[in-house]
Amino acid sequence: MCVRRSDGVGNVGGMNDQFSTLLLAVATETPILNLRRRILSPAPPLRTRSRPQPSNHLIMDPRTATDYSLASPLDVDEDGSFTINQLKRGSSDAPFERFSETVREYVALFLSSTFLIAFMAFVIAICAMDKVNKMGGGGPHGPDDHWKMRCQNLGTATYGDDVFSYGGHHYQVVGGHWAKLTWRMAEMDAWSRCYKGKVGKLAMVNSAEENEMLVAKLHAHGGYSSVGGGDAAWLGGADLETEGTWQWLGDSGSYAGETFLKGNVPYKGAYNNFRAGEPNNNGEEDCLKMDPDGQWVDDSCYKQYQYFFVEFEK
Ligand SMILES: [Ca+2]
Ligand SMILES: [Ca+2]
Repeated sequence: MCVRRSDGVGNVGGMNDQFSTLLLAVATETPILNLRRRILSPAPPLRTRSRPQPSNHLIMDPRTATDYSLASPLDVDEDGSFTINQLKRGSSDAPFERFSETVREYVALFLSSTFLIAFMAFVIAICAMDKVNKMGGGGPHGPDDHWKMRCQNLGTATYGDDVFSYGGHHYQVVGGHWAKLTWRMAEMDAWSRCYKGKVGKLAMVNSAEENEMLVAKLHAHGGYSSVGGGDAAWLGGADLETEGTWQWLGDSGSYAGETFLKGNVPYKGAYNNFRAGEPNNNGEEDCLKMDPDGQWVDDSCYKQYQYFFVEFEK
């Protein structure tokens, strides 16, 4: 639109001024132009953190009976940035915290008490086991304390059989032609014997000389008989622990003393005097017997023979 002004043509100029005024008034009230004016005008001051916060209002959680306070949902800084507030626990959270702390204290007390009781029970059990062992509760195959204490109390309990010495050890030949002794009976009997406070056990033979000495003593015994091929005697060897592994009785009464034969082969050069073809585990033969001629065989531990040899610890 073009407004033409002319000072020399009547009131054309005055009409133009009135028309301009009218256009300005319309434009001022037009929403679009009014919006532009609002945008271009300075922004009103925003609420900042320095201003007093609006009063909080409470929100109650019916499930936990806990109330929450909701601060102003939006804090705007002076530079225009803003922070979105989140729900915060209200003052009524304190009882909840105290309750949780109490529960934790009880749980910690329970756990510590349980641990202490278990530890004390463990210590008492260990002490009781040690006392039982010292009293000989382990039996003939338990700790040898029982048998040593027994020997110390009995002194010399040879039950009348002669004691002889060889190679620094002491021995007995026990039995007679009339006796019927299993290997187990002989083993228990030997354990019950004492000589000068030392515990006896079925004899261990480590050399041909020692073997010959025992055969000679057997034949010289007053109860010995050569009838039926002669009497036999039990020795302190067995493969009760592991079939085919022959061991002497240990000093503490276990069956797992020194190994002298393994897989029918002398173990590390150890002495043995097994008869040819023995040991053969014929049926179930786990105990060592000396025949009248001094040769060894494996035989059933529950067969009965006339003699056994006792050897005392050094
Ligand atoms: Ca055997
Ligand atoms: Ca045999």
